[in-house]
Amino acid sequence: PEVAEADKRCGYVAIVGKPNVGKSTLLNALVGQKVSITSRKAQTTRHRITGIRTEGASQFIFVDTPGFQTRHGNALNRSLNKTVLGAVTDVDLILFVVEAGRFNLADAKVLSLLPASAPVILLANKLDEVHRRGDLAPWLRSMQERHAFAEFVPMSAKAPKDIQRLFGICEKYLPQQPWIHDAEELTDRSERFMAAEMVREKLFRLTGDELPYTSTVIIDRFEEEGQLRRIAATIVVEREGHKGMVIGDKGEKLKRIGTEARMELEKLWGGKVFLELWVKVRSGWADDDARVRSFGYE
Ligand code: GDP
Ligand code: K
Ligand code: MG
Repeated sequence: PEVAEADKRCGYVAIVGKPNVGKSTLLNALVGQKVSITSRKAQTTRHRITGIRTEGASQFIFVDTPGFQTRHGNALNRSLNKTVLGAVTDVDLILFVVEAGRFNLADAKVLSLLPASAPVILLANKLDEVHRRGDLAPWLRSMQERHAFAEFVPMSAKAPKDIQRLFGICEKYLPQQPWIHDAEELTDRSERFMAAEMVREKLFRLTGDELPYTSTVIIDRFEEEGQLRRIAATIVVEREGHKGMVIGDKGEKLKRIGTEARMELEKLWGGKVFLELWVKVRSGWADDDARVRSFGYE
């Protein structure tokens, strides 16, 4: 049904927190499609990613961010932190995500950086992993002493009914104004960007912890022929030894990364994808400001 212009609401909701608390999982659940890659590893999210969801009269523009890095001040980490700070200015609401029942120095650092300009909801995620719910009440009281949170939401990003409830909680913070995006839009990121991200997700998920976080993916070619998308991408690693880990025995690891990324992209776009992958060594790129920028980081 048509929504009257005067009834429309639209606003920005930033999702912030230290690495691995479940920010990107939450964004994808809110959007209903994978627009932000996730893995068990920190530094999976390296960009400001928007996920758009239009529900009834309201358009939510969620902004996922890299987890704020408190260690290793290399060029890549400095760039990630700049991205986080840029994403929280000028939003209507901030979801500060922590693991339910937990709070350490890394969480405190993120909280101390949040601007006073927007209300902050304390989102206690991974509730499914809390076995003694009774312990949450004293934890919550200690959290309320730390910050004047607008609300407290204990939940699991993996529980659909919690996600549905979260829309209702966030909606009242959206200003009444026209929508910024079309109702069907899911993200403001390009297809080229999504292609690089899906390859990076599979790289993170399919290689062991020994492959350091200092690898990245660049798109060399992106062509559309009717419903078919032809993509060539390069995985950039820091050391010669890492190259073998990515390629694997007889190339089977690289092949699997390519197959899984292609399947994700076909699901996202609803069309066929031909994906060609290469691996290249660029030693020290993550310590080099100019290289970090040339690889698409802010
Ligand atoms: P981010 O670094 O904050 O973006 O975290 P991710 O979204 O990449 O998730 C980190 C890990 O936590 C992944 O393995 C997720 O599957 C897991 N995770 C996220 N939300 C939940 C949750 O509600 N419950 C449980 N048990 N695991 C979760
Ligand atoms: K992660
Ligand atoms: Mg993330």
